[in-house]
Amino acid sequence: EKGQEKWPRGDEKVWKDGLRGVDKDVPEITKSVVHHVQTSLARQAYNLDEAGAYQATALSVRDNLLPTKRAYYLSLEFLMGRTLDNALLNLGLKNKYSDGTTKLGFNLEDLLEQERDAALGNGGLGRLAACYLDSSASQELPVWGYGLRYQYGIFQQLIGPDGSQLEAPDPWLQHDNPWELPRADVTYDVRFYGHSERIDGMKAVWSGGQEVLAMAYDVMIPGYATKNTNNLRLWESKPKRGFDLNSFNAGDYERAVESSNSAAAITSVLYPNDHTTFGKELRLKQQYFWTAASLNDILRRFKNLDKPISEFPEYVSIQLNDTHPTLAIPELMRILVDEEDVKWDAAWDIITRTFFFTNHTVLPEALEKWPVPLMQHLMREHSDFKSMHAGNLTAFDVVSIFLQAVEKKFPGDRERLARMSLIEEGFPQNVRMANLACIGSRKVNGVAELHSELLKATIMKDFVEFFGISKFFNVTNGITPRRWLDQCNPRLSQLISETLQLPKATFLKELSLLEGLLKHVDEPALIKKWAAVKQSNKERLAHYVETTMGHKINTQAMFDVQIKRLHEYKRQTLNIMGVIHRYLAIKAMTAEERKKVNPKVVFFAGKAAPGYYIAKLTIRLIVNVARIINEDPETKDLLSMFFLPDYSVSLAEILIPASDISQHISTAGTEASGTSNMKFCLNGGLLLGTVDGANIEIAEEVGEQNVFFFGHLTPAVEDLRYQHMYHPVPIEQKCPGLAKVINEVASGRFGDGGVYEPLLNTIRQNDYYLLTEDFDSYIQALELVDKAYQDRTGWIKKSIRTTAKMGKFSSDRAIQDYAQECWNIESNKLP
Ligand code: B1H
Repeated sequence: EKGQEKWPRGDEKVWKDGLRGVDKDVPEITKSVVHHVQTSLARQAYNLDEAGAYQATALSVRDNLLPTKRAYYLSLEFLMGRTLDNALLNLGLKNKYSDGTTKLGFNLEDLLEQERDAALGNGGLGRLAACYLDSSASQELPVWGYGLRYQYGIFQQLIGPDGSQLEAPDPWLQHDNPWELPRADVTYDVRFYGHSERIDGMKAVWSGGQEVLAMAYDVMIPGYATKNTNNLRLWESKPKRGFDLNSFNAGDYERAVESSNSAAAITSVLYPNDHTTFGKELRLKQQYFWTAASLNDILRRFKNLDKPISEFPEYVSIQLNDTHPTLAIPELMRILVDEEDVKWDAAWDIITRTFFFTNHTVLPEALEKWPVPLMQHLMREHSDFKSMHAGNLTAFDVVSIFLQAVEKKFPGDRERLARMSLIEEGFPQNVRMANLACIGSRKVNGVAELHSELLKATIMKDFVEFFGISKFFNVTNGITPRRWLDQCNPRLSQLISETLQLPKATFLKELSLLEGLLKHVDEPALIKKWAAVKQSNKERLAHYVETTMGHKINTQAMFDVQIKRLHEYKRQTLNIMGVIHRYLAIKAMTAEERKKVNPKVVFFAGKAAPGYYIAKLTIRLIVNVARIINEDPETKDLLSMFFLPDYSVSLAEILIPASDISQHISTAGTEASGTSNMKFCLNGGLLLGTVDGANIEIAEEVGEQNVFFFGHLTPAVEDLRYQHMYHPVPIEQKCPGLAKVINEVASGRFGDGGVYEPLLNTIRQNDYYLLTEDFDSYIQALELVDKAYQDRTGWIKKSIRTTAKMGKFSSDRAIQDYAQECWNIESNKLP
């Protein structure tokens, strides 16, 4: 037609929308072809012939073949929990399988209960790694996990007749594990001990000692509502031969057999010492075995790309989950210099563009240190460790070169040099793993705003001054809403979907959409349904307690929950002292006064490290106080308490949706982030907490009127501790309310008076975690909670508002932060 040009070919809309990239309905493929027509060929639909279309199509297809960068998440812990339910939900197959099993005469929910938790972690750090795998797979990000395949997960917790924690092994692999794929074809040799020698004055060759085989087991990580699956590779240790030939030939038969036995021991058990380091040789062997095998695997994959080694950081990023995998830094140095012929400086440049380090705690007892002699013995005996010229590189070479640079920048500042050195002087000397991880990494991050600030102001202060502030940043932790909303609380997920008129998949992938709930917060119909969901979750928990412990629970009462590892800094002791305080108060009331009391059930769960005496004593106190108050006919309808044994991911999935209020009451500045706080709030539980970790950011999101804060703030803590040290005031004067409670415990009112003395003394004496300073404001906060709960409608509104504002705490956001700030990787969308 004259004056009007006809669209030359195809669907005009597809072409135009493809160019602008706006229309979601235009398939990725046409978008990508149009993109190449325009950018790679610099043409338009008008001047595109078939040869050009061929080029653009080929380029688009080629995009699918190009090697993409991958990030590797190295974590000694992956606290996966159960897999079947999660896999069904992520694949969208739950209803179909439910129908299927019903037809076969089985109830799917019962089958789900048959699965044992994969409990390859201690607590938050390990569960975080599991959430991050889910988010990476769900967002089609190429992130793979590397860990160890422990034969035994975290111990099973039993409660003995006197109320103490007892530990039993967790042989979780006793039955076949359908979620792992043994990869007999993926194995590496890992060498321990032995000698390192320089040959022709250049390269070092490491020989002798113990050779152990690392064999891969792959665990598939299904993404939510995508065909994408990522991989978690767990290493198992095996003897390489029946016995070690070198020792055998040297006539050292005992050592020969011993080493084959000890090979299998390396991956036999997860260390259960959350937040403490013990300096055990087997633990160091685990770390070296795992990092060496993982690096070999990463390197082999890189070599398949046929790229020069200098481009390694363009294809590989490695995230160090705490200092546990820090040996990867000197090990990659060793491989680059000794095996790949890379010059020292170039190798160090590769290192510092590859690694990223996340710190999870500033507590001094958790900062890893390894005795120098142990490291020397394990890695390479008889090697000239202090020599910078030998090819056998270790942390020690890094030390001297790094310290020269520090000396240059801060001449004569010997104290600074001593603080920043990787070696802590003493007998023996120790290697400070956090210092090594910091200098070997491109970036260092903390896990919540406050924690990241504390990091920069305390353990990393000198490093900030040396490297500059931009090396340090924050990634606030997150949780996966798939497991921690949809899977554990399907009714709430359903109600949200109806209220927002959105399919679940929409807000489970874009959690900030929950904000849409705010529009409906005053609707009586929603309030009623929201309360009903909470009620049914409370009944599910009550049913669990009744069937496992034989106690009936009043589900009309407020459910108050504190579930986490037992640790003094987390202050379960403050909670139990508060419960006793409440018990004594109710006992002292008239019948008339008791009618006004808000009935409450307090739940505790959590494991104590087997060697942590005070933490175990706290469990014993909780169990024995519970025995008394749950039997007291005067009070038991108003106050009861339960310690649920053997806390696990699966148990958390029952407890969290049932909570009205949960407690996160660490001494300010001690809990790096906390992640269960996010899970409770996502499920509409309110938060009682200190101004610590991610509690602060939760309050920023939901508004302070919707959380219950108490206690001293972080800046006060140091001064208060100083006061306690040098100007102690007797507890009767400092905090009479708490003194009274302590005296009741000491008097034997809850049995075994004397046994609790060491626990009580931690409070009476220097009170490092400041219970005497925070007790009064804690009790006041509990009163505010009671008052708020009396107004049920007001409470439910707070609950809805809380859930509505949890978008920030999706681990999808956290993983995006890492992908952009550190890894420089993009979604690998599958057509
Ligand atoms: C956290 C640990 C931890 N911080 C040493 N540090 C361990 C340290 O076996 N070890 O040697 C094990 C674990 N775990 C936790 O990490 C923090 O206390 C939480 O506040 C935080 O939410 C979580 C995830 O970042």
